[in-house]
Amino acid sequence: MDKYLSETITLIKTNLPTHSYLREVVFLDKIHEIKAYQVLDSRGNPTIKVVIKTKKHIGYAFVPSGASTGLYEAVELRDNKKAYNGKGVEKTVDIINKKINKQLKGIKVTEQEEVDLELKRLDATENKSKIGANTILGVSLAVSRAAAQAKDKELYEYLAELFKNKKKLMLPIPQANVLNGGEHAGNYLKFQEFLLIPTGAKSFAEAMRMVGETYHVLKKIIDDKFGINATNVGDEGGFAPPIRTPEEALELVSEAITKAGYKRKIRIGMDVAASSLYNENEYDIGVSFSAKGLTSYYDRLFSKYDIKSIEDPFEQDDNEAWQEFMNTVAKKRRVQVVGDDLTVSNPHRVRRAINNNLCNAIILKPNQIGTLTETLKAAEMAFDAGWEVIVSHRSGDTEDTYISDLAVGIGASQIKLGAPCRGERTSKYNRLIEIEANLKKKGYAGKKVKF
Ligand code: 2PG
Ligand code: MG
Repeated sequence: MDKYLSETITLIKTNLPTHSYLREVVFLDKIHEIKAYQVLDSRGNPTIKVVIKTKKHIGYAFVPSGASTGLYEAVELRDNKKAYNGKGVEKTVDIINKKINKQLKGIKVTEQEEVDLELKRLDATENKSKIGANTILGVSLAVSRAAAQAKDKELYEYLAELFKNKKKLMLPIPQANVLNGGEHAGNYLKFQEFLLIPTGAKSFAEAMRMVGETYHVLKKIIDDKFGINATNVGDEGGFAPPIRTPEEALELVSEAITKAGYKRKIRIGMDVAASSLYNENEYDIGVSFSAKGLTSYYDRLFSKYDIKSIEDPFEQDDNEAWQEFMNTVAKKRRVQVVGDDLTVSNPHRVRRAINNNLCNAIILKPNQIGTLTETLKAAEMAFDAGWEVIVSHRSGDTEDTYISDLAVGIGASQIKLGAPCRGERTSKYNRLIEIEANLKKKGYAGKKVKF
């Protein structure tokens, strides 16, 4: 018998490679080394970059960080020492370079669930507070990038396979945050985000153009009204003019859409981020509202402006308010009601929201839950309930474009990316442009969404 054939048979039988060439082949898609680095995010705070190598492939991932974080999010591990005002992540780096590197060595990069289970086992807390959701997520995402390489696939193709997404791949509608308030900007505007949603585009490239043009018209309007100082941007690249009320913000955005020539082709979204406005049954939006009062206020805004999507309109545990809103105003006005702090990309929280009819769409942020497997599970549940999924960046983000591939891979109808300004935001727009250009059969989700 041929020497190599006989060695192959021995290898298959015993699973012990005997020949160095075969040993190489067998180990090619197994984790060989995991290394983490302390780097910076877009707010100048430390975060991690993780690099995972097999003998042949390299996967990497950066971890983003939120400012208006939900109560039920998995938590980050920070050093709480002098460096970087306590925000250092050297502990995280150390855990990855020592413990996780040792523990995961030899596992195949294509075994995403096994990797994620192992990471969860190492942490063994409900909210991933022991070794940190940031620690876990960096490894979890980097593994999937290495796996895509091992399978010789684009990341979005590999994620589609992992998610068992058999549909034609399509590009999501961007939600572009062009006016920043709340915890993302140094102004007095209480609502956190005012978003452009270009449903009327025919392609992602056209959507990006519509957003880009409207953004510049908005800049000019703000400059004319408030002067050049007011055109400085907030954390997500949107403007943060000295306005106080949602009406003022909605007037500015509506005027920009009209002047840019995109009336009804760009709809408006708002992220109220109401958990940060809530205190003892009251919502402070400049004036104080009860949940009922806030519901009627939203109704008035919906009647006056072309708002089609509202995120976190109420606090994360104010079930009654969410339910009442869904059954009355949201139904009447046919708006998309989005859970973010409410659902925190956590399958248990998403299940709870579905069972109680609290919303009809979710924000999907991998770092809210910490592993890719759980992120995909949350998305699957939302899709099964007939909900929309909006993949999202964080206010503190990096040049990593992972979420662009994630949105395409799972077939999300929307992606929230900030303004078309600042590198950590444009990198994600630009990756989507590239994906669209390279897809043989292109599709854009504009026609698919219900509003
Ligand atoms: C949100 C996000 C992203 P943060 O509330 O949706 O825009 O903000 O990352 O600060 O939680
Ligand atoms: Mg939000």
